[in-house]
Amino acid sequence: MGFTCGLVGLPNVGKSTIFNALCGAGARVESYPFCTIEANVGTVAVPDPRLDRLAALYPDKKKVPTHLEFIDIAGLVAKASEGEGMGNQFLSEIRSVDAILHVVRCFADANVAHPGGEIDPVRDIEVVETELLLKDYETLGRVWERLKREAKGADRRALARRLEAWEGLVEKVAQGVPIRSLTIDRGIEALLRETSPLTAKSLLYVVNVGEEGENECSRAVKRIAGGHDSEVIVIRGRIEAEIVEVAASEEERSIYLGEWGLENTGLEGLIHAGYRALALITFFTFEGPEVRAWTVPKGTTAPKAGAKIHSDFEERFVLAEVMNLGELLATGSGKALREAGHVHRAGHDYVVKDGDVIHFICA
Ligand SMILES: Nc1nc2c(ncn2[C@@H]2O[C@H](COP(=O)(O)OP(=O)(O)OP(=O)(O)O)[C@@H](O)[C@H]2O)c(=O)[nH]1
Ligand SMILES: [Mg+2]
Repeated sequence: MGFTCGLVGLPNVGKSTIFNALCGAGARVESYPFCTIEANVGTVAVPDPRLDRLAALYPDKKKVPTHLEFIDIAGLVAKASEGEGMGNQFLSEIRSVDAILHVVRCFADANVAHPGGEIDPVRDIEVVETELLLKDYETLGRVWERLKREAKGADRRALARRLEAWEGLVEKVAQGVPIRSLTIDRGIEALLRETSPLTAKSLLYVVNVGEEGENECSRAVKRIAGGHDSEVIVIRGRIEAEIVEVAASEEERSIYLGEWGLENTGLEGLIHAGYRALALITFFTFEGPEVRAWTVPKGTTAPKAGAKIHSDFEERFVLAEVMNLGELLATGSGKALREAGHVHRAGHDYVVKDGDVIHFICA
């Protein structure tokens, strides 16, 4: 099971540029809107200094990072929910992602057309969010009609409660409240999950700024995001894409970044923010020829984590030997840590923690 972040936003905001910078992918970038028609899909290694330190303990083993998937989706315009622009096609692509990265244009460039005339992040964000809400209103409305019909049938009391909760939800969406900010009635949780509404997905803002970096526009996005607890990542899209394209090595990349007064790429921040938005954690293994990082959702138990490595590990799970990464690095080997009695033997109910180093014992 992969985890996917979708780049969503108005046309020409720099989604493909950022996607290329992330994935080194060479997706088509043009100064006219709707350059992207078919979504581009790419996988990105999640940079993690903990994996680097662990790999340094085992220089003969191959270092394998964990990955996150990104999709560069076609630009969305006002009335997209009614089929305008790329219309409904992109909506099904958004439905398939786990988290939405809402890309907002904050770079000024007369050569790059803006569908709204000039840059205005407040309006631009509203256009995109309104379309997602309208689509949800339509989808939830269809289910509502069905629930109303069902509530006329037999088991009325339970159905009436469900109908009422659903009605409340539709009303909120009609008022412009995204579903992610609502507390959902237990009785409709499963139905809502099945319906997979767009505004229930985790969201973070990706602000594409020009060479000058943070500006009044990006600060405006931060104010909007602060109002509903969303994260904001600021990226100098074009510069980062160019650096990724021309730098032949990590060292060269650092040098180019340094020339722009940057320590890290905004991309790295974006990958980690995507990770947080999806409530994911990382655990490590050093079995066989590999030192490896793995991704699981927060709350995953040891047998389920084992299933990431091999599908039959969950069934064959006996126990997990869990090591603390800091202690492992301090003692220098799993063997020494075991001899010191610092390996925790965890059973079926053990919930994996971010940074655990795990050795699975299976039947
Ligand atoms: N000046 C400047 N131009 C940028 C920046 N980022 C992207 N662009 C330009 O903006 C134009 C649109 O970029 P794309 O990445 O194709 O935008 P998009 O959001 O994928 O557009 P659609 O696929 O049409 O929805 C291109 O000409 C890019 O070179 C930036 O940071 N600064
Ligand atoms: Mg594009």
